[in-house]
Amino acid sequence: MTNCLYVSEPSFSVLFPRHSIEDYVEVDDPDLPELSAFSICAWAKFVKNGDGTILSYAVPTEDNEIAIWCYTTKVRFSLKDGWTTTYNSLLSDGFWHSICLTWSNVDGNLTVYKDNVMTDQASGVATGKNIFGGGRWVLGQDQDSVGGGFAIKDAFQGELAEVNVWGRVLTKQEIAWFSTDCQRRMNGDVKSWPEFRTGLRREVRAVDEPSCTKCKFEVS
Ligand SMILES: [Ca+2]
Repeated sequence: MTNCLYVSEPSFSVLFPRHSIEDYVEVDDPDLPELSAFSICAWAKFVKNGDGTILSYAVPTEDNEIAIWCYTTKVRFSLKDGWTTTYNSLLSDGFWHSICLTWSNVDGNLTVYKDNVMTDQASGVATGKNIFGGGRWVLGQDQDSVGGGFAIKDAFQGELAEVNVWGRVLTKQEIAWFSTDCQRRMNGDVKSWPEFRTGLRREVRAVDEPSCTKCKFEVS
């Protein structure tokens, strides 16, 4: 199987060139309402055997409101700091991978997809609770306070692209579109990838990708 990041119109990836707590992407979201469901999808290319945080969403009362970390042989998720899991699903092999996380408070179903394959599922995760609004999104670092408290062990090195957040659970078909379909560009309604471009810090830089109708990043 070929894993690709398909780009159907001009887009960009974001390069984290070194392992440093000074490099990250941050976007404040003061108007974000509470969320009773969400989906987060991203493309990530870790340096080989690298660790780090893909995404961290923090509010004043909870720094791990949403967090996605990757370590060499496991991935961890936090939702309202009340639930984390690990599983053996290698992301840090130096190649591009898509990862999607969906959650709803109705039954607390949380589902994880890697490269369009469901790799983990749990129920009863923060059932009946909402994700607090008005927080801050950070890519590449784990917030231990809003916009700060970064630790080198959680710093990301590599490239990220197409990080999007939706206020609902994506269907399996939409996950497949995000992960494999060249012709469908999917922007999140809560946070879309172009919005993150405004928040590049220090050595993080955007790498423009031209319009294309083929696989941009062939990995295997
Ligand atoms: Ca944290």
